Amino acid sequence: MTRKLSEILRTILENKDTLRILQLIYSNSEGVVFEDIAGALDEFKKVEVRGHVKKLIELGLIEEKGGIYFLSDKRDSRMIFHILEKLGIVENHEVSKIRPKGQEFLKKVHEYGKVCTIVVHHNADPDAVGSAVALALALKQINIKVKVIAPLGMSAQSKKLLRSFPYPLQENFKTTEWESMGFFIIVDTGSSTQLPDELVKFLKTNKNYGVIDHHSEADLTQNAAVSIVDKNARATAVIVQILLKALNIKITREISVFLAAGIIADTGFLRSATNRELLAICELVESGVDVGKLMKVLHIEKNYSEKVAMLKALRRAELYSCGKLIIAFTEIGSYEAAAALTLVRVGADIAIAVNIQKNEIRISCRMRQNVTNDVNMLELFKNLENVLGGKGGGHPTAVSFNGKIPENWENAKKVLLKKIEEKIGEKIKKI
Ligand SMILES: [Mn+2]
Repeated sequence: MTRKLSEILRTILENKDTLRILQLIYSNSEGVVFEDIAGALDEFKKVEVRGHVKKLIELGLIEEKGGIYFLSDKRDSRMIFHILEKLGIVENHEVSKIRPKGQEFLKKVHEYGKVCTIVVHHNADPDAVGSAVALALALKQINIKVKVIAPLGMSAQSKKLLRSFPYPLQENFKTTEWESMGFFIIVDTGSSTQLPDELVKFLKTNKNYGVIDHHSEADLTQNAAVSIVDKNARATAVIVQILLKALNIKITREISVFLAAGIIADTGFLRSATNRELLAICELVESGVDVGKLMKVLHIEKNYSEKVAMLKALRRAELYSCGKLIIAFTEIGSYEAAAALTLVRVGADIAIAVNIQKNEIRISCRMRQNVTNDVNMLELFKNLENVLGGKGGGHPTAVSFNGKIPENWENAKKVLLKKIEEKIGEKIKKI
């Protein structure tokens, strides 16, 4: 779309029939047929309606496929609908789509005497805590008795968030209390591995819980009384934000802060945010969030020993080239994963950090995304199973390996280099 945003908006707003057609298509996420459009504007001739539809297609706002008209997913249209939503002309279709589910959640909470407990996962990150607290503050507005529990603790980042923006989270509680805790809402996970076994058993037996999450469906999601899962959302907080809008709950400044914290943290300080998250953040800024301040709150300084470990990892790096690839090895007494990641960040394509102990060897490997197609490190590490007496796990780009024969490391290194050489088809050279 090469047209300017202002130009498109002017064209849409100029003609109320164009606008009506757009509203109609926007509110029907599955799309509409031409007869529906013509029917909604029956005082006009079909020819004129066709003209309006054609104009909307030209503007890149709608598309037609097999006789069905639906919203175009071209990039700029999200911004346009964001503005139309602000002007009160259309309702965000994500909002209308989520509303029935939101009402189901509320119905459940009412069934349990308007009492509700929000649960965050193991070592809860700011997305879990932020989503939970935002939801709790929102439910309080509509007179629901709510508490937030973190039965398996919180991350350092979350604790720092709560020091700046206090909200009481209960970490310890008796299993006998559960019966009186109403309907449970689990946020930011759908997996029972993230919660205490006894709680999982209680929830699965009573089916007295719902899930709001942005990960793939897991056992808890599948057993839930009601669930909202949106894998396209980069943070659960994005889903909660839409949910609150759908339920007409005011997003106060305090709620905004917690939602923004979730989005900022889960997108790696917005580095992996899409337009959807950025527009969500914009709205939260309008509600009073100071993004700069929040980023400072969420920033965790590395501790002294980790800083020293990273610098030592760099000082001890042993470098090889294979064609254009740079391979870095380093030895370190702890923080292997962070060390491998640091080497990749400063320029290595493949980084391998080893921690050699008396009877044990721990290896962490990270690599740049661009090498993924050529080398599968998880596969290459299989060749070390016999050499080092151990096993590896992870992904093709992030492997951790634990072995029991540390004295064979030099051999293992040769095996790895030889295998990389074979895969790339270029000679390995020491740099
Ligand atoms: Mn998350």
